[in-house]
Amino acid sequence: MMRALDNACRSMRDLAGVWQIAFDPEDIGEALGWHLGLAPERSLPIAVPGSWNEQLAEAGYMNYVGSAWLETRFWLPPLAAGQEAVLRFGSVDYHAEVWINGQPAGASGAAMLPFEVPLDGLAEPGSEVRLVVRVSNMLPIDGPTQRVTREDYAAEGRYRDEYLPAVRFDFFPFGGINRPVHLIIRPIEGLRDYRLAIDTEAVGVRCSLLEGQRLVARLSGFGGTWESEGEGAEVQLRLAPDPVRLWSPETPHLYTLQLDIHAADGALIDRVSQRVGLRSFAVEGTQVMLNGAPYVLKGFGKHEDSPIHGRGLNPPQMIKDFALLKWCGANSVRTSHYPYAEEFLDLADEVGILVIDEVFSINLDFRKVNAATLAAHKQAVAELIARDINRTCVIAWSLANEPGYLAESEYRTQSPAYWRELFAHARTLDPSRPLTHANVGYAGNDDPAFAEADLLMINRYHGWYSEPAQLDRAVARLNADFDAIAAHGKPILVAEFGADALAGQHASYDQLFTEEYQAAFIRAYWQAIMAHPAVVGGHIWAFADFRTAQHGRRVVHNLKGVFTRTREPKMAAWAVRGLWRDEG
Ligand code: GCB
Repeated sequence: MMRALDNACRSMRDLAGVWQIAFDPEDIGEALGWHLGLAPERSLPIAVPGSWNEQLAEAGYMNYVGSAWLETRFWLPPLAAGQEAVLRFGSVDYHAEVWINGQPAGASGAAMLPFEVPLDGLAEPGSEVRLVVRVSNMLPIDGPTQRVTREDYAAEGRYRDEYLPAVRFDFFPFGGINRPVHLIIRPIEGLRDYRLAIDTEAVGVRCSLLEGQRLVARLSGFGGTWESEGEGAEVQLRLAPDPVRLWSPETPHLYTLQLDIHAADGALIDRVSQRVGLRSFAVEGTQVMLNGAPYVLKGFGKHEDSPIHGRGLNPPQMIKDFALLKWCGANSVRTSHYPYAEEFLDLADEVGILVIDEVFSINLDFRKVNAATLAAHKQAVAELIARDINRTCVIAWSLANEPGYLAESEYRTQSPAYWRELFAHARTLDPSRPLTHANVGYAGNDDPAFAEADLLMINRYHGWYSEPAQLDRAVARLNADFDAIAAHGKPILVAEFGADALAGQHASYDQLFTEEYQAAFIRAYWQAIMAHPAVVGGHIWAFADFRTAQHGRRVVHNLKGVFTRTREPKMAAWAVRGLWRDEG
């Protein structure tokens, strides 16, 4: 799905601001006619984008899971001939239905991904429009991340596993309109999609045109402009700058690509542009190669999470995070555990951070997996790839995090066919990028998904959840894992390793939750990672402390960040900077 753009042929207006929200725990809003407009006495102000939880904690909505209705009004300007207006939602968590002037206008697709609703026939150009969105942060039972309820914990006798709110993952289920909503005005006969193929020599462009249309593609940067044009239902062009300036985290050279669509009489119909870098990324034997040379992945798993905003887009913090990634010497991140905002990927392209782009699928429980789960998982993969396929920074697709964490025996018997189908689906959609998933120790070193993956990601916590505060034993187990997994003959990335540290907690001996132990843990793992020939790098869990659902194992936040939630460095951050910038 294409971005919102502002240029000679398109315009976009950000509908960010203070909207109204009414909570609907009984799901009676539609019967009461809330889609026609919220009653002022039932609604509260809320900032969009932003999650409701921390914004409205005092009103009692910190842990709210269910439906809520959000409303705003905007002015739809008169449209010129040949233009159309649509609303584009960056993401509404996790599900949205939209009403325009009281009429149903559309719904979201896969969670944490963008969707559009057309305004044609629902709103009069040159008038004020009432926009109402019903949001639910309740997951579907058959989604790639399955719903869990309080009752499930009880039914399974897992009382000690109960989280508030009930979740199947270790982060907070922030609800709301968490990414920008844009009013887009664009040409009806404009470009709806295009595909880039990037390598170290050229940028390939592929798209379909209407009869009589002509595509002029222009790549510019570093003092040069390269142009190519074509027409026909399926156009394929190649732009090869000479000399080439390659893109990498060390040298994030970007060109600007502009695609102009002209009518038969030469008039400009549409214009689309994006930043693009020339690079290659591939798996070769047990190595990963960036621009043809072996590369060590150094980085973090993260979350979209900040005080008050929740998962709501927070651009100043995003800028800061990229500065801190570079300060540490990181070159890569995984978008654990869901697709991140497109604004995040823009910055990753600009500053040079490689991204392993993860679909929202966490802890799949194979006792409850069925055909609908697989269909929804495939859909989520398709929507993720459609959104991000043209991205320079995206080097691999991660199709799941820690499946088989529960129900290990069902995982063993039922997941092989599931993975075969899911990975084949992703490979058809994008044959150019390696596929991966994040393995949990419970799923074993012969995780069935390893047979399908190109890059083997493993999450390991020896020295934390097991062998607590015993790094020698922990490292011995880690090395045993490496040796066993290396038998698959594919590169291994330690996609998670880390220890909680409460900033300010210290000890002169190995003690969980201290800053010293977190730093020692990271150093010990990094040494083992660098020493093993099949291990291509590590992503520390996590970049910063983040809010998670309430549980006795968590002190408000998951404290495995090397930065606090407000981005102050712990000792571990300095240790990492030493490892990644000064020592190697
Ligand atoms: C994991 C999960 C991650 C958790 C982390 C932890 O394996 O993938 O979501 O936050 O462990 O800290 O326990």
